[in-house]
This record gives sequence, structure tokens and C-alpha cells, in this order.
Amino acid sequence: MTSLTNSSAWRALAAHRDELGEQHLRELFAADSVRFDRFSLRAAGLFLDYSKNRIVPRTLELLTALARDRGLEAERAAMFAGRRINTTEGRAALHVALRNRSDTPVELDGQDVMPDVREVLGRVGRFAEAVRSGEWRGFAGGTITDVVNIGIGGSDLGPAMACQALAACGHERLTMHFVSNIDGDHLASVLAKVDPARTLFIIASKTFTTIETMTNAASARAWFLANGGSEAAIPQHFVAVSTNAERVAAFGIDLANMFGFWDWVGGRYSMWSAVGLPIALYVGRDNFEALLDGAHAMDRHFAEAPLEANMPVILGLLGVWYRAFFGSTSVSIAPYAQALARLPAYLQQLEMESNGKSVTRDGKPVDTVTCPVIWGEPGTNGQHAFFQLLHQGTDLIPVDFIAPLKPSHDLAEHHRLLLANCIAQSKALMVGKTADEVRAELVAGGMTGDALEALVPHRVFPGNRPSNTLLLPDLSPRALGALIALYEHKVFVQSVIWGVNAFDQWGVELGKQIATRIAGELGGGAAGEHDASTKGLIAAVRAAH
Ligand code: G6Q
Repeated sequence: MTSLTNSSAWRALAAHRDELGEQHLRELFAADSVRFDRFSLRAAGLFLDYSKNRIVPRTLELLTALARDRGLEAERAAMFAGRRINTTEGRAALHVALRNRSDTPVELDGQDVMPDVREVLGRVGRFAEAVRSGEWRGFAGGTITDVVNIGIGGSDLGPAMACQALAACGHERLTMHFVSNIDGDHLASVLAKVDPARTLFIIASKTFTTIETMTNAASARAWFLANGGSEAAIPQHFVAVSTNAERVAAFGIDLANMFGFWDWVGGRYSMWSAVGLPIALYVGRDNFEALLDGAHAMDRHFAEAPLEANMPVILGLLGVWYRAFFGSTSVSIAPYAQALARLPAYLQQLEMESNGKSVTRDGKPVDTVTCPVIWGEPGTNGQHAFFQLLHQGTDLIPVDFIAPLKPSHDLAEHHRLLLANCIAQSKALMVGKTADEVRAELVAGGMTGDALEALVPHRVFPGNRPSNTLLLPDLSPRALGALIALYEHKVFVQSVIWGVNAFDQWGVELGKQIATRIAGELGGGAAGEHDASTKGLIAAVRAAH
């Protein structure tokens, strides 16, 4: 295959970008009466308005031609067919099988993985219901009131984000806690709040070797034993989500309470697997299955819809468009839903760990820029903080606005104002405010002369700043499942265009290796070979202890 930027599809896009120039979105809307209908679509219950993007119909034609040129359709088929597309780890990426709600088998090396998937899902559901109903008891005979998930990265972010998002349907007796950081503050602050006799710990680690999780798990176990628990009671209070049965058993967890998954489930794609146990515990089996249903509906859409009307494809291609041809270095995620407060952090891992790469699948340097920085905060809070830069800063930062149409509470007036703000922000970014409009406003306010002219440049908004708006029917498990699957597939689309492997994460290894060596030195081990800065910092820490 020709290199990406030498391909005729890419060169056609570059030329098209030059032609579009600085044409303003105001003009594009004025010139096309059906622009909103043309550039919006529905999939899996979600509605996407992408009309406020710096595109014309030809842009989409060229972007989808690029996707075809890069073999997106074949790569998509390879993912769904269980091919080992994660080549550096020799693994498939079959998260779609975890939410395959059809009777269609999903084969890996000629074997259907669905019976195993259903077996674990059944166990997760039964266990969740036993805890929720009160059948599962703590060592003193009480029901479980607190669930502490100990895990990090992919074994933390998904369940933490989803439990917060779905709190409206959470079990009223259960309080969910998520401990990830190796900073003892994190675990200590949770342990200070819970009763050992009524707490269930989930040790979630695919490998069961991750230093943060193992350290937190060992401390939680010691705390449990020191506060009324016993070795015999460990199986009632500690369960595991892992692929490593040997280490789980060595920890003292009954293997009957180990919920497994497989090497073809990547950490950041794992909330649909047993890693989602906290979600099932909190919102119940039926709601967890509704989450899977929503994701499955998005999977079907991604697999079957033509590229031109395919929501993940469109979102992915728009991202490529801004990154390569508008110099955008970041994307802001603006959920207009407080319950989605952890969504930006979740998407940060999903996008940046997947596509933050500079080498193609065949080991060559990429020849264009890849994943932008993903960041964000819920609206309306962000409006009173960093939106200034989105509106008047020097960078072009595309925004994804995400809002549920129906609230999960009965404060209708709040929701009306929330949605008004969401729509207003995307409009303001898009239309901006011209100098003439500013002048007219100031004159109407009674200002004149030099004072007026001095103020005008400060009050001008360039506009022409792009955004997508995603409307969810509500914050139901089904809608959330569809939303997360949408972003997963968007990331996959971009990885195919950029030619990188979205499913490995070698970039996290080096720091881990060095930390292990430095931990030994901080513990009194022999000093290693270091640069002057590292040596100086180690000495400063040792001197303080
Ligand atoms: C995700 C990454 C990473 C992983 C954590 C935890 O895709 O692989 O975030 O999930 O490092 O790993 P364990 O589950 O093995 O503890």
C-alpha cells in the first residue's frame, strides 16, 4: 500500500482543504438549506448532529474514499471475524463478542467463543443478584453495603465511569468505591468509611500482577484481617476478576468466585466482560445486559451501515480531518450530564492509549500526526473555566457535546437550562460574533467613541469552530452502551487510517520498569546508574525518610 500521505486519496483531501480555506460555517449553513438533515444521523438510539463541522458534501466523499483506500471495510471485517489484528501481542480484539446478543457464533481459531462468554456472563449475573438480594452475606451475617473495586487502568476506568453514569438505577443499599492509585491515600480514604463485615472487595486485574492493584489488594486484605475478618472469611469478602487463576488462588480467593476473561479482551475494551462486575452489582443483571444490548446495536450499525452513513466512521474521519489538515492538537469532550463526569477520563485512555502511537503496524514511522490529546469536563462547569480558550484562544479545538434528552431526576427546570447551554455553546463556537455585531451591541448599551473601539477586538468571537453534538435519549444503560461502543469504533477507524495498532500499549512499559528499580533503591537497595536529575531526586526522597 502507498504511504498514507502519498496516496492519491490523501492528496485529494489536502487539495480540498486548500480550496475550502477559511470558508465560514455561517456561510456554509446559509448556502445549504438541508445542511442539518444532510449532516446528521441516528444509530442505535443515538442522534449525531455533525453539521457544525468544516465540511461540505465533497469532504465526506473524499474522507470515505480515504477510508476505503486504507482498507477500512476489510479491517473491520477482520476485527469482527476474530483475526489476530493486535499483531504485536499476537491477539484478536474481540470485545464485540462480549456483547454479541445474537445467536451468531464468533469464532477465534475456528472455535466459537460465545459459550464461554455466556457462561461467565451468567455467573456474573447470578453473583450480582445474590449480593443485591441479600442472599450473599458477610462474616457477621449482615448484607453487603459497600463494594470496593481494586483495579487500575482498564480494570477501573470503565466500571467507575459506568457506575457513576448509571447511579440513578443503582441499588440503594450499595455504595460503590473504586480504588486505583498506589497512593495509600486512595485506599485509606475508602477503608476509613467502610465496615469490614459488610464490604465486598473485587480485585480486578487481568494479569493479577499489576503493582498498584496487588499492593492495594494486599493492604485491603491485611486491613480486613486486622479488623475482625478472618482467613476463613476471605472468600465471602474477596472476589477476583482475572485471567490468572494461579495467582488468584494464592491470594486466598475461592476460584468459584473468580470471574474470568480472555487474552482477546484488551483492558480498555473490557467493561463488557467480567470487569463489568461492579456495574452488574450496582445496577443489576438486567441493566448490565441492557448496556450490552446498546453496545451490540452500535456494533451492528458499525458493521453494516455504509461508510457514508456510519456514525463511528464519520466521527473517526472528522477527527483525522482536523488533526491532519487544521493542526488541531486536542479534542474536548463536553458531557452535558454530571453523571458522565468520568467520561472524559475514560475516553482519554480509550483514545490515547489506543492511538497514541508513532509507528505503523509494520514498524515504520507514521507519516502524519496521530491521536490528539483528549480532555474535558462536564458542562456547564467547563463554560466557567476553559471555554474561554475554546471560543477565543489561538487553537482550533473540536468539541464533542454529549447530552441526554431526558434527565434521570425530576428537576425539569435544571434540565431545560442544561440543554439550552449545550446548544448555545455549539452555536456560539460556530457563529462567533463579528466586529460589526459587537459594535452594534455596544452602541445599544450606550457606549461610543474610543472606548467602544478599544473594546471591540476583545469582544469579537471568530467562530467557525467545529463541534459534534450527540444526543442520547436518556442516561439509560442501553444508551450508555451504544455511546461507549461508538467511541471504541471511532478509535478503531482512526487506527486504520493512521495505520497503527490500536490494541497494544507498549508505551506504558518503560516507566513501569524504571519504577521497579527505583522502588528498590528508595527501599535501601544499592544505587543504580542514573542521570544527575534522577539521582538528585532519589537522594532527596531518601533524605526525607
Ligand atoms: C488497558 C491497559 C491497562 C491495563 C492496566 C491494568 O488497555 O492494558 O490500562 O488495563 O494496566 O492491568 P491489569 O488488569 O492486568 O491489572
